[in-house]
Amino acid sequence: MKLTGVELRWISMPLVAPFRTSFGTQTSRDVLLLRVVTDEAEGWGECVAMTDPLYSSEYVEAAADVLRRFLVPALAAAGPLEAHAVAHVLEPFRGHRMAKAALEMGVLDAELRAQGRSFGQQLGAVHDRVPCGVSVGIMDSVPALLDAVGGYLDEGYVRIKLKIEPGWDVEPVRAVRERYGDDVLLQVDANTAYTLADARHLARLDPFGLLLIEQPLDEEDVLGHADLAKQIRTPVCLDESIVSARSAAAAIRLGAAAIVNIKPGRVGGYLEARKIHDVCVAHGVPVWCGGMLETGLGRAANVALAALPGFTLPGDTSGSGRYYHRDITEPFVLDRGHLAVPTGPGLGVVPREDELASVTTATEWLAV
Ligand code: NPG
Repeated sequence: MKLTGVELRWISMPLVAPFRTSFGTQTSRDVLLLRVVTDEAEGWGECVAMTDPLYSSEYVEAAADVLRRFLVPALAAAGPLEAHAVAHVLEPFRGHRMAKAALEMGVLDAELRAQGRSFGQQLGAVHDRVPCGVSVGIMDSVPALLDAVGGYLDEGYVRIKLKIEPGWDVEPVRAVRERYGDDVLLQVDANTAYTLADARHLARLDPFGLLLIEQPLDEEDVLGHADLAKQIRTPVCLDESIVSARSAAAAIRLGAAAIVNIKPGRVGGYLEARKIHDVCVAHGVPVWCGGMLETGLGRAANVALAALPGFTLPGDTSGSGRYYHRDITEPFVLDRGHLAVPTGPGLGVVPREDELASVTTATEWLAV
């Protein structure tokens, strides 16, 4: 394939309800989309960077800038366009994994559409549907949380993840267990809100039989996670700390990660995500697919990834309705707690033109 150009498209999608984590409250999701145009087909990439650099150092405008200034020109200059070579071409540029992931996703989508193959086929999916969990934000009160969790269980979600932070941890977990019982698959996510000095406090979560505690400590504190893992019984899962297959291998060797959350955007793309999956499978470490409030485009690819054999835990692959009244693609709708893996070429979904137009705030064409 030959690259013709890349369209950057900024969209802004209102959330159905505010989503509060230990790093802030979101009421809308501003996403940078990429339309990768080649001589054979077009592909869509979705950049998971947020508006502000609060979850990671990346943010939407930085992603647009690095794509415009460095990544797209380098890819255009690299000769024949092949998805498997994108990461290598972009390697000289440090970091910016979310921007790189979006570009690789767009190229991969174009390539697979040209070949009539799906993301699931390409990545190695072994299931045609995946079980879905849901991430539940920090609430103003325990009753409000219990209502929200009850609603999601009624919708069929097979696993609940509670966002936690100091002051909102043991009590909400206890309340959910007391109300909904010990059979609910339950886990917590701290988004780096604690330090190793909180180990004894976090051990108070031990009696609740949680599947895992996700990223309690700073993203650079891999050794701290290894120490914490010796002091609590809840399995420690890493998210922010895992940025590549190499970092996953190191974290596993150090005893810092009993479980890994794989987010393709955070690690530079779906192909690196598959490598992390392979490393984890080789070490007997279960993985699950994280979410970044993706539109139907990113959701389609995530569901395909989550269908790989090592994804033995339900992911944050919720239905579109968890976050959006209207998605830009055909919405993903839960069927008895599962989502179907798309089977059409590439992502298997495309944006609906009217929906896309109604949420678009700006576009920019990068000719090559
Ligand atoms: O279901 O898409 C989803 C979101 C799941 O909680 C979720 N994501 O820390 O994992 C996280 C959190 C997140 C969202 C992080 C957006 C960064 C941005």
